[in-house]
Amino acid sequence: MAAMAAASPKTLITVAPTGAETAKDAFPALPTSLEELVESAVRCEAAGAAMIHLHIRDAEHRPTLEPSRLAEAVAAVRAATSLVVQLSTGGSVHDPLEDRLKVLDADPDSCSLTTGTTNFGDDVFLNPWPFVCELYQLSQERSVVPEFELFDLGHVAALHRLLDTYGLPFGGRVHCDFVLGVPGGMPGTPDALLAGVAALPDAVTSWSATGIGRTALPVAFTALGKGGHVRVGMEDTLTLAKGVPVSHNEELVRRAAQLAELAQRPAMTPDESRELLQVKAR
Ligand code: KMH
Ligand code: ZN
Repeated sequence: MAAMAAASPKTLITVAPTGAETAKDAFPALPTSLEELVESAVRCEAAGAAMIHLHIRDAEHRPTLEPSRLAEAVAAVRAATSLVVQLSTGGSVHDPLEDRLKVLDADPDSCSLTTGTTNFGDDVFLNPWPFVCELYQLSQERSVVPEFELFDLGHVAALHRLLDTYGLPFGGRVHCDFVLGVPGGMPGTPDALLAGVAALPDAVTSWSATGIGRTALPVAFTALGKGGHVRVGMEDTLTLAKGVPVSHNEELVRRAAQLAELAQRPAMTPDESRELLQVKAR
């Protein structure tokens, strides 16, 4: 059991504003340009976010891992906010593994790191074990704090294996994020989240959770009640309620901050989240 992970008096709210799955045409409010991304980051920080999980897009709004664009996005978000900057190494389901390893060249504070392969709707989100090991060791070498993304109970088992084999991440803290409700992964239910939390390695010091689509609220309520943190954003959720589209990521962050306040675990500041995650001092 993850004894340390249950104790946090405050809530780390991560915003995942864009993702790689939604098309700009289908959802024009999705922030895809650098300007939109920075504008979202600023407003989400003001609403209570402390970390941003970034995917970027090209000039045609398509997902890209182009190194100079990644570096530019990291620099622009750092210049405009104090948010902890986490780059996605998951990219889109079409990104080659070699390109996903190069994401760390952009020198983020944190990177997502999914510990296993999962079906992802009609596609496959590929994370073969040798890739997971290489990415993890690279994060240790580059002093980047990984956030272990757990889509399935098997990914929790793989996290045990990873930590047993390669030791603790840079900074010594172990932070995870359950991503529930992807078609192919664990369902977005309180029971599934609680099963995942019960299976975490002892070394885990904090965990958060996000529920895709309409599972966002039950997952957030469960995470807050169980001492976890929350991730919200248009990467995962495009409606506030049935028939009510999200018009800005800020709405989802504000709602999460209100829930955290009600749970008497108010939102952490970016500085508090740096302390929690032990990201590299800058
Ligand atoms: N876009 C998904 C295939 C991550 O950012 O690390 C993978 C994903 C996970 O979003
Ligand atoms: Zn992502």
